[in-house]
Amino acid sequence: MEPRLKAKNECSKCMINQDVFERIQGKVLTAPERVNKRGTKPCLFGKGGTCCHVCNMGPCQIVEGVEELRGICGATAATVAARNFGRMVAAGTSAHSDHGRGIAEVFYHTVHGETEDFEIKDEKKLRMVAYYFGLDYKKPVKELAKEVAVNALEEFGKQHGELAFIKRAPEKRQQRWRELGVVPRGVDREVVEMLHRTTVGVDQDYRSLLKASVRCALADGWGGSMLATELQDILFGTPQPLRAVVNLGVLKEDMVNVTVHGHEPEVAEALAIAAQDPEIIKEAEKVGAKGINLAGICCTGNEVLMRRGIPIAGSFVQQELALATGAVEAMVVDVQCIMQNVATVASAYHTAVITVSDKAEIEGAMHIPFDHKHPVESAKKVLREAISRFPKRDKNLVYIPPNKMDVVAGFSHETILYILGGRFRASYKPLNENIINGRILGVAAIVGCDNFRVFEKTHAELAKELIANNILVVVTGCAATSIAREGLLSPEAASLAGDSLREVLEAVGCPPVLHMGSCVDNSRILIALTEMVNAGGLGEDLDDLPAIGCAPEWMSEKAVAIGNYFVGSGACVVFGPNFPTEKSQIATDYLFHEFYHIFGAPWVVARNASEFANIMIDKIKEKRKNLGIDK
Ligand code: XCC
Repeated sequence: MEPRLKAKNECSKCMINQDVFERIQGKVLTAPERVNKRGTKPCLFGKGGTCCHVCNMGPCQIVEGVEELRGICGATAATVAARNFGRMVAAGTSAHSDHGRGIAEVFYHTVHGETEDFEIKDEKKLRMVAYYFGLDYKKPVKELAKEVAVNALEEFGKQHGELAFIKRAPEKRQQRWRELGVVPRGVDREVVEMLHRTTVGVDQDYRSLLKASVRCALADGWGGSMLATELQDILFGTPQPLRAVVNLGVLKEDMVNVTVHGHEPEVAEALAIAAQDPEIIKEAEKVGAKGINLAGICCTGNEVLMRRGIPIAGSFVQQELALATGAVEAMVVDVQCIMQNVATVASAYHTAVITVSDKAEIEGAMHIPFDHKHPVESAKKVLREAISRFPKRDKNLVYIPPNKMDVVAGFSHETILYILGGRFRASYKPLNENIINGRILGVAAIVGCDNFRVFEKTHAELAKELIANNILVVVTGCAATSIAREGLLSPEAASLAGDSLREVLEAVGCPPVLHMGSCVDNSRILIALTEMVNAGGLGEDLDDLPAIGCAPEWMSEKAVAIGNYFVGSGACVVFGPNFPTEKSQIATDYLFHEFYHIFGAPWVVARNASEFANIMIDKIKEKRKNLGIDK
């Protein structure tokens, strides 16, 4: 049967840089074409969560309510869907948290004087983290930093007690978690337990499995991810608003272009330092380039955009296209969301794909191991490889599209505190007052991936609809890049906001959509929401707030972990365009309805931008009504 989708002109992802996409067609197979070739529907056997493959009597295709189509062991569709859901949460949690552990190790090396390349950039945050670890936070910085490093690493392997950052949540939420028995112990322990529960013949009650998945996810949000964000801020600086540029047009014809792709900022930070080294610049000049142009992709890009204003070349769906410009000398990749196909695309050009993590190598890529004790030295090695490729660039193959967009990024929760909370009051009170008086209807987070199987521009359309309804929008991850490309991350975009939101935004000069960072930085949103509760007037717990989250184009298992920790924390999450358990009505109902009673927030699914917008606006209005501020 002819596939329905014509990638060339129907897929919104190909349209982002259609001119570049057309140049690579016929040369190397790319993701939109694979979607085309495979047909528009993903594997029907596995979709919806009821394919069980945890033992070798299967895989079993399970059909809800059909006795003969239970697993060989008797597993029901609800059990299998819950088990698969739990495994996705565990995988997502492990990814964010291993990232967190990696940065804790860099932090440890730095404060123990084993690397001279990095330093403590945010002493205030160091002391705040020390406080939550129960340390004497007034100690001299050097001594305190060493204790924080040890404590941070111990959070991963802790066997008993509670993760330290759990204490940052509103008091009422903490109590609820304790009563439910879902307070995470050590991060690793929760991931291991989730994997154990979901092996054949262990936890076989969907309710118990799904409740346990929240404990695991909380270890991500309030543990691994939050540790990653805070330690990165201490080491590389807490983001502040800055101007930058996004889209493939940020690549430069006369420079050595190096894209940094993946998630962990350590390598990109080291590359940024090395790229300014006069010796390296001279070497670039020797081969006829004007210098090194760094550009980000995916969340490594978001990390260095937030802190350094380094431009973003593209989101997840643009990674192959960045190479297809023929202008990239090296794509440096660390971990997560790197498509194996980048090595194939690069082989059609002079480009090197360079893996640097000891956890992630790619067939056909070059591996330059990163020495964490000498990051800048390693970065120079990588840059020298890139420089050596510049003379091999084939000018006939180079095409850098003109598309680029100005953005303002760098909205850490601390920054929002100052901007929307007032420089002198340093509280979210003024933000709350604007919500109470109705100028701002509520707050919505649009997070997560972009996805080749979503053929609409869901992110931007949704963001426009929300701000037009006076909802302040915060964004992270590839959703942020996708919305940035459409110009919504600039103060001028305030003109698209509803009248009352626009007034507030114009008074403080900020965009209607606030970029809060990478995917581990969703932890910033948890803290911002907690600060809103603490500022008063909007209830006593996160589930009281007129706030909601969504991931309209989720792709990675990490998005499931993120969604689950938000729901477990009391914030409703809308997922789309499909839901991972949807072939089991029973498991899905539990997540969509029973979770509301247990955690105060449900999961919801929506298929397109207008469905997302309607659900989100209605939920926010419902919360306002509950708070008695719906007048
Ligand atoms: Fe990956 Fe973070 Fe998703 Fe983008 S948003 S596709 S996970 S890079 Ni995290």
